[in-house]
Amino acid sequence: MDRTAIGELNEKVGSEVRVAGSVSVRRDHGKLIFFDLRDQSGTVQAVVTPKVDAHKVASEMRPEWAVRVGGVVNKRPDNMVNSEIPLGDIELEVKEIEVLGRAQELPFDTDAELNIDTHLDYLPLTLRTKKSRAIFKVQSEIAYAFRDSLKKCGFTEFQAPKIIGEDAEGGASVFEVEYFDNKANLAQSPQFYKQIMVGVFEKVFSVGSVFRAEKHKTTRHLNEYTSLDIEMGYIEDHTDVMKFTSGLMRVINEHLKETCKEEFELLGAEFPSIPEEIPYMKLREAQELIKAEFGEDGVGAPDLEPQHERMISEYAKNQFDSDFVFVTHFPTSKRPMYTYPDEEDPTYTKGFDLLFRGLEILTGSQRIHDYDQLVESMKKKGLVPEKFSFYLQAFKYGMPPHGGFGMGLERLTARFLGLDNVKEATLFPREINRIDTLLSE
Ligand code: AMO
Repeated sequence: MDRTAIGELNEKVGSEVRVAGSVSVRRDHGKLIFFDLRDQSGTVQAVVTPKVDAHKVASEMRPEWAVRVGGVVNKRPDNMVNSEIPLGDIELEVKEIEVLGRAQELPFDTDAELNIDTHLDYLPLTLRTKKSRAIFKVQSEIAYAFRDSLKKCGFTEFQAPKIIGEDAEGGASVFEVEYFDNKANLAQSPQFYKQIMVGVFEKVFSVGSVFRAEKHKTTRHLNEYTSLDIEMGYIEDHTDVMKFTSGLMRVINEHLKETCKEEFELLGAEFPSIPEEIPYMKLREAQELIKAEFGEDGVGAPDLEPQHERMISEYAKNQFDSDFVFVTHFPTSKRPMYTYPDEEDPTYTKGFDLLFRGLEILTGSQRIHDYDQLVESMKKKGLVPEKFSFYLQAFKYGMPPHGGFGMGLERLTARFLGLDNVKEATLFPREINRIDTLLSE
């Protein structure tokens, strides 16, 4: 008999079926054994009476055993119906159990609230919990909607290399690796390659791991994260990219409303409010506003502190009913060499950060596309243009005006779901003292 998906068992009342899945919990009531069986489509309650041979196997069964079960789908008696859960009105009367994979005794009850360290210590197990499955289902749907929407808008996906020579982002957060007799770096972003690819396909995107040697331990930093990157040619300026970003965020949100309603409910998360055009303000305006509204004086600082990001988000929520807000025009001195300076005041850039519920989730800009201007910008940053000759070819041989953004998938997921720590929205987080297991005590 073919395997039936557990989620479809309500269409099989009165029929004999064969299902397969993992045991979530077992409850013994006198001689009756109940267990919850889950597969990727749903969870059903199964009951084993002492009349069947399977009773002996069921009495040994523990959570997380993988089993194949044959039985009959019955309506539950009225007083046993649980209307709170899907399939709460049926039950599987077990005839046969075949054990496919045994599990050892679990170190804790999988429904227990675990602290983040225990959660990380036992990821192969804790990722199976309802909460984790909900988080990573949402993450998978975000990545799907990102790809799907960009493809529909005429973008071409490409894979950027992760082992690179010179890095685009500069700064100290780069991992050096041995590369045969030479040194190489792990990419902090696909920046160079996505710009080069604009010359090839005009509009491109990539989804891939990037690496940051951030030494500090915070709730927003990872040492490896998934970067959602786009780059588009023939723009007028950075505002074209911002408008496109607003539309993309709305599409992702709509897709999550269609596919992840249950997961949002389970996690107590609310879908964000995203106006057709996300509000924006210049960094200096944002700083003045923080001073006037919240009494914090950060005017003139080159960036926003984390608490300032929260304040601006609070302001945007109250003022514009928007969970998102752009901050533009960061100082040229603090932005990477490829960022386009504003013609009206070249000490500021045509670049932006996107804040979502108090956290920066995305950075983007118009890029310098003129060869001489880019070489000049590198020199001003103290970089040696000859070291970037490979990347510079793109500009030497003609590039259109272009721009794009990079967005952290884990930060985006965390903000959609209201999770405080980005690590909760990271399948296998790399931290300063952990690569799956702790590196030192
Ligand atoms: P930036 O360095 O600002 O820009 O990174 C873009 C976005 O990536 C996420 N992010 C991180 N997430 C988790 N842990 C980290 N350590 C971390 N660092 C960054 C954030 C951030 O907004 N090349 C440019 C993008 C571009 O202009 O296209 C870049 O990488 O969500």
